[in-house]
Amino acid sequence: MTYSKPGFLIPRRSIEGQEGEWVKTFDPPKESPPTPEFLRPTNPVPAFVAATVKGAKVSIPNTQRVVLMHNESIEMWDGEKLKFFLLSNPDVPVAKDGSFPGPTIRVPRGVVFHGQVHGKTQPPHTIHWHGLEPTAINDGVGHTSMEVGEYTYQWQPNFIGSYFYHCHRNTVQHFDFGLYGFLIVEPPDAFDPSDGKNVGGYPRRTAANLTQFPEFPGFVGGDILSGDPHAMTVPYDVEAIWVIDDLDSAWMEQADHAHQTFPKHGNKPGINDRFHNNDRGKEDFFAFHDFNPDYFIVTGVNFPGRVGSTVSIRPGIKIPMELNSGVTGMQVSVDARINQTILIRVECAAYVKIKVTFPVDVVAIARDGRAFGVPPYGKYNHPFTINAGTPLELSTAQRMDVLIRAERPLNSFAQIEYRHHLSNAFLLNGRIPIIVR
Ligand SMILES: [Cu+2]
Repeated sequence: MTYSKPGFLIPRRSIEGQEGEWVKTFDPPKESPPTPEFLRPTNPVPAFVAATVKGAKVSIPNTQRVVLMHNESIEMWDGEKLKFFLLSNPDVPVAKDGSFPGPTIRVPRGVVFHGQVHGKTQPPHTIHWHGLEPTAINDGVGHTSMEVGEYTYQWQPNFIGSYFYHCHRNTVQHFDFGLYGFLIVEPPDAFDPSDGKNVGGYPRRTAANLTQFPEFPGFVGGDILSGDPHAMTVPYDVEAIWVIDDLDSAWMEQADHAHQTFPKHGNKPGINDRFHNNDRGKEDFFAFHDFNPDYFIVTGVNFPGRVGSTVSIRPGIKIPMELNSGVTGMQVSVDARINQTILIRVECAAYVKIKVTFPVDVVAIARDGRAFGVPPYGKYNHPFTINAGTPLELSTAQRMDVLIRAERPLNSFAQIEYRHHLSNAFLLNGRIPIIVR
Protein backbone atom coordinates (compact mmCIF):
# COMPACT_ATOMS: atom_id res chain seq x y z
CA MET A 1 0.00 0.00 0.00
CA THR A 2 1.49 3.31 -1.06
CA TYR A 3 0.42 6.87 -1.40
CA SER A 4 -0.27 6.36 -5.09
CA LYS A 5 -1.97 2.98 -4.53
CA PRO A 6 -3.94 3.36 -1.31
CA GLY A 7 -5.68 0.40 0.24
CA PHE A 8 -8.79 2.48 0.77
CA LEU A 9 -10.34 5.10 -1.43
CA ILE A 10 -12.61 7.59 0.24
CA PRO A 11 -14.73 9.32 -2.39
CA ARG A 12 -14.77 13.11 -2.18
CA ARG A 13 -17.77 15.23 -2.98
CA SER A 14 -17.29 18.36 -5.06
CA ILE A 15 -18.28 21.55 -3.28
CA GLU A 16 -18.83 23.40 -6.55
CA GLY A 17 -22.05 25.39 -6.47
CA GLN A 18 -22.17 25.46 -2.65
CA GLU A 19 -20.36 28.77 -2.23
CA GLY A 20 -23.24 30.14 -0.17
CA GLU A 21 -23.32 27.18 2.20
CA TRP A 22 -21.35 26.36 5.32
CA VAL A 23 -17.92 25.64 3.96
CA LYS A 24 -16.09 28.38 2.10
CA THR A 25 -12.82 27.31 0.55
CA PHE A 26 -13.22 29.36 -2.60
CA ASP A 27 -10.54 31.72 -3.72
CA PRO A 28 -11.69 34.35 -4.28
CA PRO A 29 -14.96 34.00 -2.32
CA LYS A 30 -17.90 33.93 -4.69
CA GLU A 31 -20.65 34.89 -2.27
CA SER A 32 -21.19 36.90 0.88
CA PRO A 33 -24.17 35.09 2.37
CA PRO A 34 -26.49 36.49 5.03
CA THR A 35 -26.15 35.51 8.69
CA PRO A 36 -28.49 32.63 9.55
CA GLU A 37 -30.86 33.22 12.50
CA PHE A 38 -30.11 36.93 12.32
CA LEU A 39 -31.06 38.76 15.53
CA ARG A 40 -31.24 42.48 16.22
CA PRO A 41 -27.82 43.49 17.64
CA THR A 42 -27.86 45.13 21.09
CA ASN A 43 -24.19 46.05 21.61
CA PRO A 44 -24.05 49.63 23.02
CA VAL A 45 -20.29 50.09 22.48
CA PRO A 46 -20.23 51.35 18.84
CA ALA A 47 -22.59 54.20 19.85
CA PHE A 48 -20.43 54.96 22.91
CA VAL A 49 -17.33 55.10 20.68
CA ALA A 50 -19.09 57.41 18.21
CA ALA A 51 -20.07 59.72 21.09
CA THR A 52 -16.59 59.69 22.65
CA VAL A 53 -13.98 59.36 19.91
CA LYS A 54 -13.38 62.35 17.62
CA GLY A 55 -14.70 61.74 14.11
CA ALA A 56 -16.02 58.25 14.87
CA LYS A 57 -19.38 57.15 13.51
CA VAL A 58 -21.83 54.26 13.61
CA SER A 59 -22.39 53.07 10.06
CA ILE A 60 -24.43 50.00 11.08
CA PRO A 61 -26.40 50.35 14.35
CA ASN A 62 -24.96 48.39 17.31
CA THR A 63 -22.41 46.73 15.03
CA GLN A 64 -18.63 46.49 15.28
CA ARG A 65 -16.85 46.69 11.92
CA VAL A 66 -13.63 44.82 11.13
CA VAL A 67 -11.68 45.07 7.89
CA LEU A 68 -8.77 42.77 7.06
CA MET A 69 -5.94 44.28 5.03
CA HIS A 70 -2.46 43.21 4.05
CA ASN A 71 0.94 44.59 3.14
CA GLU A 72 1.00 47.56 5.47
CA SER A 73 4.57 48.53 6.38
CA ILE A 74 5.47 49.10 10.03
CA GLU A 75 8.90 50.36 11.06
CA MET A 76 10.54 48.29 13.76
CA TRP A 77 12.79 49.58 16.56
CA ASP A 78 15.95 49.40 14.40
CA GLY A 79 14.48 51.11 11.32
CA GLU A 80 13.68 47.86 9.50
CA LYS A 81 10.30 48.04 7.73
CA LEU A 82 8.25 44.84 7.83
CA LYS A 83 5.08 44.14 5.86
CA PHE A 84 2.20 43.31 8.20
CA PHE A 85 -1.38 42.21 7.66
CA LEU A 86 -3.59 44.53 9.73
CA LEU A 87 -7.09 44.77 11.17
CA SER A 88 -8.91 48.08 10.93
CA ASN A 89 -12.21 49.68 11.93
CA PRO A 90 -13.45 52.05 9.20
CA ASP A 91 -15.84 53.75 11.64
CA VAL A 92 -12.96 55.18 13.73
CA PRO A 93 -10.55 57.59 11.98
CA VAL A 94 -7.45 56.53 13.96
CA ALA A 95 -8.24 52.86 13.32
CA LYS A 96 -9.30 53.00 9.69
CA ASP A 97 -5.84 52.45 8.20
CA GLY A 98 -5.15 49.48 10.45
CA SER A 99 -3.23 49.04 13.68
CA PHE A 100 -1.03 46.39 15.23
CA PRO A 101 -2.59 44.81 17.18
CA GLY A 102 -6.07 45.54 15.83
CA PRO A 103 -8.43 47.73 17.87
CA THR A 104 -9.36 46.26 21.26
CA ILE A 105 -13.04 45.29 21.28
CA ARG A 106 -14.80 45.72 24.63
CA VAL A 107 -18.29 44.28 24.91
CA PRO A 108 -20.72 43.84 27.83
CA ARG A 109 -21.73 40.32 28.83
CA GLY A 110 -25.10 39.25 27.47
CA VAL A 111 -25.52 41.54 24.44
CA VAL A 112 -26.13 40.31 20.90
CA PHE A 113 -22.80 41.11 19.22
CA HIS A 114 -22.53 41.70 15.50
CA GLY A 115 -19.15 41.92 13.79
CA GLN A 116 -19.45 43.05 10.18
CA VAL A 117 -16.27 41.73 8.60
CA HIS A 118 -14.84 42.55 5.21
CA GLY A 119 -11.70 41.08 3.63
CA LYS A 120 -10.42 44.14 1.79
CA THR A 121 -7.30 42.64 0.26
CA GLN A 122 -6.44 39.08 -0.75
CA PRO A 123 -9.45 37.32 0.76
CA PRO A 124 -10.61 34.83 1.81
CA HIS A 125 -10.10 35.61 5.48
CA THR A 126 -12.10 34.84 8.62
CA ILE A 127 -12.48 36.26 12.09
CA HIS A 128 -12.30 33.69 14.87
CA TRP A 129 -13.58 35.02 18.21
CA HIS A 130 -11.18 33.07 20.36
CA GLY A 131 -12.68 31.65 23.55
CA LEU A 132 -16.27 32.75 22.87
CA GLU A 133 -19.06 30.34 21.96
CA PRO A 134 -20.60 31.27 18.62
CA THR A 135 -22.59 28.81 16.54
CA ALA A 136 -20.36 26.86 14.17
CA ILE A 137 -20.97 29.11 11.17
CA ASN A 138 -20.07 32.17 13.27
CA ASP A 139 -16.93 30.64 14.80
CA GLY A 140 -14.62 31.77 12.00
CA VAL A 141 -12.38 28.71 11.85
CA GLY A 142 -11.01 28.38 8.32
CA HIS A 143 -12.35 25.53 6.15
CA THR A 144 -15.05 24.59 8.66
CA SER A 145 -16.78 27.94 8.96
CA MET A 146 -17.49 31.12 7.09
CA GLU A 147 -14.62 32.56 5.09
CA VAL A 148 -15.15 36.07 3.79
CA GLY A 149 -15.62 38.08 1.40
CA GLU A 150 -18.00 39.79 3.64
CA TYR A 151 -20.02 38.43 6.50
CA THR A 152 -21.74 39.56 9.68
CA TYR A 153 -20.68 37.31 12.56
CA GLN A 154 -23.20 36.99 15.39
CA TRP A 155 -22.62 35.81 18.95
CA GLN A 156 -23.44 36.50 22.59
CA PRO A 157 -20.68 36.73 25.23
CA ASN A 158 -21.59 34.91 28.43
CA PHE A 159 -18.42 35.01 30.56
CA ILE A 160 -16.63 38.17 31.68
CA GLY A 161 -12.91 37.97 30.86
CA SER A 162 -10.03 38.24 28.38
CA TYR A 163 -10.31 36.98 24.79
CA PHE A 164 -9.00 37.86 21.37
CA TYR A 165 -10.09 37.85 17.76
CA HIS A 166 -7.98 36.89 14.77
CA CYS A 167 -8.03 35.67 11.20
CA HIS A 168 -8.14 31.88 11.14
CA ARG A 169 -7.42 31.34 7.43
CA ASN A 170 -3.87 30.04 6.97
CA THR A 171 -3.54 30.97 10.61
CA VAL A 172 0.20 30.31 10.85
CA GLN A 173 0.78 33.21 8.46
CA HIS A 174 -2.24 35.52 8.83
CA PHE A 175 -2.19 35.50 12.67
CA ASP A 176 1.57 35.88 12.88
CA PHE A 177 1.62 38.74 10.37
CA GLY A 178 -0.71 40.80 12.55
CA LEU A 179 -4.37 39.92 11.95
CA TYR A 180 -5.35 39.88 15.62
CA GLY A 181 -6.74 42.11 18.35
CA PHE A 182 -7.71 41.84 22.02
CA LEU A 183 -11.33 41.36 23.09
CA ILE A 184 -12.63 42.05 26.59
CA VAL A 185 -15.99 40.94 27.95
CA GLU A 186 -17.10 43.29 30.72
CA PRO A 187 -20.01 43.26 33.20
CA PRO A 188 -23.47 43.84 31.68
CA ASP A 189 -23.62 47.45 32.92
CA ALA A 190 -20.06 48.43 31.90
CA PHE A 191 -21.30 50.89 29.26
CA ASP A 192 -24.48 51.99 31.07
CA PRO A 193 -23.94 55.53 32.45
CA SER A 194 -27.31 55.66 34.23
CA ASP A 195 -25.91 55.49 37.78
CA GLY A 196 -23.51 58.34 37.04
CA LYS A 197 -20.39 56.28 36.52
CA ASN A 198 -17.67 57.18 34.04
CA VAL A 199 -18.06 54.33 31.57
CA GLY A 200 -14.99 55.41 29.59
CA GLY A 201 -12.57 55.23 32.50
CA TYR A 202 -11.69 53.55 35.79
CA PRO A 203 -12.57 51.90 38.11
CA ARG A 204 -13.95 49.08 35.99
CA ARG A 205 -14.86 45.54 37.07
CA THR A 206 -13.91 42.02 36.00
CA ALA A 207 -14.97 38.54 37.03
CA ALA A 208 -13.22 36.99 40.03
CA ASN A 209 -13.86 35.06 43.21
CA LEU A 210 -11.77 36.85 45.83
CA THR A 211 -13.40 35.33 48.91
CA GLN A 212 -9.97 34.15 50.04
CA PHE A 213 -8.16 37.39 49.07
CA PRO A 214 -9.64 40.20 51.19
CA GLU A 215 -6.79 42.55 50.26
CA PHE A 216 -8.72 43.44 47.11
CA PRO A 217 -11.59 45.73 48.23
CA GLY A 218 -14.97 45.93 46.57
CA PHE A 219 -15.36 42.26 45.66
CA VAL A 220 -19.01 41.33 45.27
CA GLY A 221 -19.91 37.66 45.68
CA GLY A 222 -23.40 36.32 45.41
CA ASP A 223 -25.24 34.56 42.63
CA ILE A 224 -24.62 35.39 38.96
CA LEU A 225 -28.13 34.19 38.16
CA SER A 226 -29.64 36.73 40.59
CA GLY A 227 -29.41 39.41 37.92
CA ASP A 228 -26.89 41.51 39.89
CA PRO A 229 -24.51 42.68 37.13
CA HIS A 230 -21.68 42.84 39.66
CA ALA A 231 -22.12 39.37 41.16
CA MET A 232 -18.74 37.63 41.32
CA THR A 233 -16.75 40.67 40.16
CA VAL A 234 -14.05 42.91 41.61
CA PRO A 235 -13.26 46.55 40.74
CA TYR A 236 -9.83 47.51 39.43
CA ASP A 237 -8.22 50.95 39.27
CA VAL A 238 -5.49 50.29 36.71
CA GLU A 239 -5.55 47.99 33.70
CA ALA A 240 -2.67 46.78 31.55
CA ILE A 241 -2.69 44.58 28.49
CA TRP A 242 0.35 42.51 27.52
CA VAL A 243 0.04 40.70 24.20
CA ILE A 244 3.37 38.93 23.83
CA ASP A 245 4.45 38.30 20.26
CA ASP A 246 7.44 37.31 18.13
CA LEU A 247 8.12 37.85 14.41
CA ASP A 248 10.42 36.16 11.91
CA SER A 249 11.40 38.89 9.45
CA ALA A 250 12.49 36.26 6.89
CA TRP A 251 8.90 34.98 6.77
CA MET A 252 7.54 38.49 6.30
CA GLU A 253 10.04 39.34 3.56
CA GLN A 254 9.76 36.09 1.63
CA ALA A 255 6.05 35.35 2.01
CA ASP A 256 4.18 38.63 1.81
CA HIS A 257 1.25 37.30 -0.23
CA ALA A 258 -1.79 36.10 1.73
CA HIS A 259 -2.33 33.09 -0.54
CA GLN A 260 1.00 31.38 -0.02
CA THR A 261 -0.48 28.16 1.32
CA PHE A 262 -3.80 28.42 -0.47
CA PRO A 263 -4.60 25.71 -3.03
CA LYS A 264 -5.43 26.37 -6.62
CA HIS A 265 -8.78 24.85 -7.45
CA GLY A 266 -8.97 22.52 -10.36
CA ASN A 267 -12.16 22.27 -12.35
CA LYS A 268 -13.78 20.28 -9.54
CA PRO A 269 -13.36 22.37 -6.36
CA GLY A 270 -12.77 20.19 -3.33
CA ILE A 271 -11.49 17.30 -5.44
CA ASN A 272 -8.57 18.29 -7.60
CA ASP A 273 -7.20 21.19 -5.55
CA ARG A 274 -3.45 21.53 -5.77
CA PHE A 275 -1.39 23.37 -3.17
CA HIS A 276 1.76 23.35 -5.24
CA ASN A 277 0.09 24.79 -8.29
CA ASN A 278 1.23 28.13 -6.92
CA ASP A 279 4.93 27.33 -7.28
CA ARG A 280 5.75 30.43 -9.25
CA GLY A 281 5.32 34.18 -9.07
CA LYS A 282 3.87 36.21 -6.22
CA GLU A 283 1.81 33.39 -4.77
CA ASP A 284 4.75 30.98 -4.68
CA PHE A 285 4.11 28.27 -2.10
CA PHE A 286 5.89 28.92 1.22
CA ALA A 287 6.07 26.15 3.79
CA PHE A 288 6.07 28.19 7.05
CA HIS A 289 7.84 25.35 8.83
CA ASP A 290 11.06 26.93 10.12
CA PHE A 291 10.31 29.72 12.57
CA ASN A 292 13.19 31.78 13.90
CA PRO A 293 11.91 35.04 15.35
CA ASP A 294 14.17 38.07 15.38
CA TYR A 295 11.69 40.72 16.56
CA PHE A 296 9.99 40.59 19.95
CA ILE A 297 6.94 42.64 20.82
CA VAL A 298 4.46 43.36 23.59
CA THR A 299 1.08 44.83 22.53
CA GLY A 300 2.62 46.29 19.39
CA VAL A 301 5.59 47.81 21.28
CA ASN A 302 9.04 46.58 20.22
CA PHE A 303 11.45 45.16 22.76
CA PRO A 304 14.41 47.05 21.24
CA GLY A 305 17.06 44.34 21.09
CA ARG A 306 18.66 41.57 19.01
CA VAL A 307 18.48 37.85 19.77
CA GLY A 308 20.46 37.15 22.94
CA SER A 309 19.81 40.48 24.65
CA THR A 310 17.93 41.69 27.72
CA VAL A 311 16.07 44.91 26.95
CA SER A 312 13.24 47.04 28.35
CA ILE A 313 10.38 49.03 26.95
CA ARG A 314 10.04 52.53 28.36
CA PRO A 315 7.71 53.50 31.22
CA GLY A 316 4.45 55.32 30.58
CA ILE A 317 3.23 53.53 27.45
CA LYS A 318 -0.57 53.58 27.15
CA ILE A 319 -3.11 52.29 24.63
CA PRO A 320 -4.89 55.13 22.78
CA MET A 321 -8.59 55.28 23.70
CA GLU A 322 -9.41 55.32 19.96
CA LEU A 323 -8.03 51.76 19.79
CA ASN A 324 -9.67 50.65 23.07
CA SER A 325 -13.41 51.05 22.46
CA GLY A 326 -13.27 54.62 23.80
CA VAL A 327 -11.86 53.62 27.22
CA THR A 328 -9.11 56.01 28.33
CA GLY A 329 -5.97 55.05 30.21
CA MET A 330 -5.25 51.39 29.51
CA GLN A 331 -1.53 50.76 30.00
CA VAL A 332 1.26 48.62 28.64
CA SER A 333 4.00 49.65 31.08
CA VAL A 334 2.36 49.67 34.50
CA ASP A 335 2.23 52.95 36.44
CA ALA A 336 0.03 52.89 39.55
CA ARG A 337 -0.30 54.24 43.04
CA ILE A 338 0.06 52.43 46.36
CA ASN A 339 -3.04 50.38 47.29
CA GLN A 340 -4.60 50.57 43.85
CA THR A 341 -5.89 47.31 42.38
CA ILE A 342 -3.95 46.60 39.18
CA LEU A 343 -5.31 44.16 36.60
CA ILE A 344 -2.85 42.79 34.04
CA ARG A 345 -4.31 40.84 31.14
CA VAL A 346 -1.51 38.67 29.67
CA GLU A 347 -1.90 36.93 26.34
CA CYS A 348 0.64 34.81 24.51
CA ALA A 349 0.52 35.56 20.78
CA ALA A 350 4.05 34.19 20.34
CA TYR A 351 4.91 30.93 18.62
CA VAL A 352 8.01 30.24 20.71
CA LYS A 353 8.03 29.38 24.43
CA ILE A 354 7.55 32.26 26.85
CA LYS A 355 7.86 32.62 30.59
CA VAL A 356 6.49 35.64 32.43
CA THR A 357 8.06 36.55 35.78
CA PHE A 358 6.65 39.25 38.06
CA PRO A 359 8.69 41.25 40.59
CA VAL A 360 5.91 41.02 43.20
CA ASP A 361 3.39 38.41 44.26
CA VAL A 362 0.36 38.41 41.95
CA VAL A 363 -3.02 36.71 42.29
CA ALA A 364 -4.10 34.74 39.23
CA ILE A 365 -7.86 35.26 38.90
CA ALA A 366 -8.74 33.93 35.45
CA ARG A 367 -7.42 31.85 32.59
CA ASP A 368 -8.62 31.84 28.98
CA GLY A 369 -11.71 33.93 29.71
CA ARG A 370 -12.89 31.88 32.68
CA ALA A 371 -12.58 33.27 36.20
CA PHE A 372 -11.32 30.79 38.80
CA GLY A 373 -13.89 29.90 41.43
CA VAL A 374 -16.76 31.58 39.62
CA PRO A 375 -19.85 29.48 38.84
CA PRO A 376 -20.70 27.37 36.96
CA TYR A 377 -17.08 26.13 37.03
CA GLY A 378 -16.38 27.48 40.48
CA LYS A 379 -16.08 24.18 42.29
CA TYR A 380 -13.28 22.94 40.04
CA ASN A 381 -10.69 25.69 40.59
CA HIS A 382 -9.82 28.77 42.62
CA PRO A 383 -7.62 31.87 42.40
CA PHE A 384 -4.03 31.39 43.54
CA THR A 385 -0.91 33.38 44.31
CA ILE A 386 2.06 33.34 41.94
CA ASN A 387 5.03 34.32 44.07
CA ALA A 388 7.45 37.01 42.96
CA GLY A 389 10.15 35.49 40.75
CA THR A 390 8.15 32.34 39.92
CA PRO A 391 7.88 31.99 36.14
CA LEU A 392 4.48 31.60 34.50
CA GLU A 393 4.62 29.61 31.25
CA LEU A 394 2.17 30.43 28.50
CA SER A 395 1.80 28.89 25.06
CA THR A 396 0.19 30.31 21.93
CA ALA A 397 -3.28 31.80 22.48
CA GLN A 398 -3.36 31.33 26.26
CA ARG A 399 -4.47 34.19 28.48
CA MET A 400 -3.97 34.76 32.20
CA ASP A 401 -5.47 37.62 34.21
CA VAL A 402 -3.59 38.61 37.36
CA LEU A 403 -4.16 41.20 40.09
CA ILE A 404 -1.57 43.19 42.04
CA ARG A 405 -2.12 45.41 45.06
CA ALA A 406 1.15 46.91 46.26
CA GLU A 407 1.32 48.33 49.78
CA ARG A 408 4.81 49.74 49.20
CA PRO A 409 6.41 51.71 46.35
CA LEU A 410 7.86 49.59 43.58
CA ASN A 411 10.17 50.48 40.71
CA SER A 412 10.90 47.25 38.92
CA PHE A 413 10.18 45.13 35.85
CA ALA A 414 8.23 42.07 34.82
CA GLN A 415 10.31 39.90 32.54
CA ILE A 416 9.23 38.00 29.43
CA GLU A 417 11.71 35.24 28.57
CA TYR A 418 11.55 33.94 25.00
CA ARG A 419 13.10 30.54 24.19
CA HIS A 420 13.07 28.66 20.88
CA HIS A 421 10.19 26.18 20.68
CA LEU A 422 12.41 23.32 19.43
CA SER A 423 15.96 23.94 20.63
CA ASN A 424 15.05 25.78 23.84
CA ALA A 425 17.82 28.26 22.91
CA PHE A 426 17.60 31.57 24.74
CA LEU A 427 16.18 34.26 22.44
CA LEU A 428 15.46 37.40 24.48
CA ASN A 429 14.51 38.78 27.86
CA GLY A 430 11.98 41.57 27.40
CA ARG A 431 11.32 43.74 30.45
CA ILE A 432 8.12 45.70 31.13
CA PRO A 433 8.27 48.45 33.78
CA ILE A 434 6.03 48.15 36.84
CA ILE A 435 6.08 51.34 38.87
CA VAL A 436 4.00 51.86 42.01
CA ARG A 437 4.40 55.24 43.69
CU1 LIG B 1 -6.61 36.22 6.86
